[in-house]
Amino acid sequence: MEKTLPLPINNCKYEDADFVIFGVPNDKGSRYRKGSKDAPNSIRRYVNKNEIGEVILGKNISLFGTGTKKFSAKTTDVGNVKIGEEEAMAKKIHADKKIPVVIGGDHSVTYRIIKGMNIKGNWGVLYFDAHPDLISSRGSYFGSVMNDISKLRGFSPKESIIIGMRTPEEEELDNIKKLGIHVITPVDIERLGVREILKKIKETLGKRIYLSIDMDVIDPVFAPGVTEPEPAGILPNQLLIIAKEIAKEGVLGFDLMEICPKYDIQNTTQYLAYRIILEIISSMQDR
Ligand SMILES: [Mn+2]
Repeated sequence: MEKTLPLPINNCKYEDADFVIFGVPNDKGSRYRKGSKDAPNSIRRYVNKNEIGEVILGKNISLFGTGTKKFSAKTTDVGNVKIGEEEAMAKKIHADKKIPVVIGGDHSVTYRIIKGMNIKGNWGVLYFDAHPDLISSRGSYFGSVMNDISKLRGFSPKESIIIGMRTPEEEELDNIKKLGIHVITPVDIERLGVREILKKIKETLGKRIYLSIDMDVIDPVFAPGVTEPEPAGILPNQLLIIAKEIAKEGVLGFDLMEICPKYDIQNTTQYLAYRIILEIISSMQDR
């Protein structure tokens, strides 16, 4: 395996960093299409090989307005952890008062990240996903993530939102009701518009938020390289505007899951993934 360079936003050592990026090359929680384990290194290889990361960094990093603010967030990319070490890594980063930025891997990784962080007090999740991941008849895989998370200490379903959902199973709809968790569909976003949706999100979320993005939330036209593509998804800019706005107010950590390079077309999904990471961190850089 060739040695992979860190992401171009890697600009300091762990000790000095506010943001710590690491990959979790684990797709054991997937059922049908495997391959999300290749995402962390594939994204690094792609953006470095094409100098895309550098090009973005040298120019405007903000989608808002036409300014040319430089990326200045103290960020380190520490590479990948071994399978099973993601929980300890998340624990260390959170204890060191830094923000973990995790590249999966399948979505079950998210549960172990949040568990490892062991967040004090009440906290909620902003969960971008085509699927609610609320299967309760089976656990510890990519279909049960939200249900697994709901059992963690301090989790507040009423301060949590699943956004972009469009293919729930009956069991999952029951669990949404049972937990009292909020749902925003892609149709809601189109009908109400991003501005109204953001107002609702801010009213719902509390102070401590973990942000999780399953790449399948995006329409497969824009993100074909995912484990389980679902038609009629949200647009990249809808995700970016919402995620950046929420990140501006602070998140405890965030992740990008279920990117599956072998199904990608012209690396479109991986390029978008890098852009999302860069944009979200840049929204938090002045905090
Ligand atoms: Mn998911």
